[in-house]
Amino acid sequence: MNMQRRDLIAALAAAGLPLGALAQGKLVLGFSQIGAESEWRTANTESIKSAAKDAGIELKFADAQQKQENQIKAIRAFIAQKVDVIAFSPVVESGFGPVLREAKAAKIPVILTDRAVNEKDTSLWVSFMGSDFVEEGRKAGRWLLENHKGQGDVVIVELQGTVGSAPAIDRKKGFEEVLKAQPRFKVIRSQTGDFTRAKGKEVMEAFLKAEGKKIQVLYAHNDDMAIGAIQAIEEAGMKPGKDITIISIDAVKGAFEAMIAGKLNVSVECSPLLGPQLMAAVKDLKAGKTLPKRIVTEEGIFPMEVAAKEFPKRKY
Ligand code: GYE
Repeated sequence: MNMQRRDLIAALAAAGLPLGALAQGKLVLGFSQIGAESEWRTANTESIKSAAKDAGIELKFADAQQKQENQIKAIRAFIAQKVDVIAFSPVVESGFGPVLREAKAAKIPVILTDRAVNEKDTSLWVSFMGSDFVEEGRKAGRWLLENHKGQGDVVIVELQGTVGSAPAIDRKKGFEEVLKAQPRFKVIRSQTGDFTRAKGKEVMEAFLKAEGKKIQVLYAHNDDMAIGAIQAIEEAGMKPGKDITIISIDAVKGAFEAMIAGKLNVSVECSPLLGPQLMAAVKDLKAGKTLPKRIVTEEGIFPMEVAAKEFPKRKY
């Protein structure tokens, strides 16, 4: 063992950090993913897996299949295996306190990726990297206020993401905050479509059954639900993107295709490409650096008019 390496290990030990696989030369990252509910999530998983490979980090990847209990189990298993760093994307905001305290007691640093938790004790994680979901909701709201033509009441329906998840809570909040300024914009129905195409379609069918042609605008918390809803609107004999203005979030390739076809009006960008950033953070952490507590992803907004030009540049 050369001096440098010995010094590094001694420094980690002094800091009370477990050595894990470092002693054998490879950093080990335990990552608990939510599942595969959307195009966004699939791109996020791919980004994490390929970035770990490129960075030479050993990735222990666990798919929770949308269940919080599976995430908690996976995190406990990572603690038992003494991984160097734990990262995860919490399916919902609440209920992770106990397992986060277990990781802290085991002195394994935790990085939150993509979604936040609502724990008061912020020492339970070293960094949270991901988008500003409230701002995404505001961008969706601002686009509507700036682009809606005509006077009088504007009837809106909303497809929410997974109940209790940070993006569902925050995207609703940001949108409402902006719309408050103009009370003629009214959300008359709001229900969860769990971020999936199938649920988005099902709930839109119910909205159409109840409200029919009254609906002027659909705000979907992600593209997949919007794409499911587009099908429901077409099956009901209406024209998505024309009879009903559709606003969604993520800006995945499927949304660009729908925009090019004239069926989706706008998608607010939310980048899933968090892998490289996460691996850099894992390395920084193990080199003894302090990470910024919050790393915000930069993102834009794409109306259908620019979709064809932007499409070839899209990476997810
Ligand atoms: O918008 C949605 C996915 O947490 C930002 O989760 C993510 C959201 C994303 O299922 O498509």
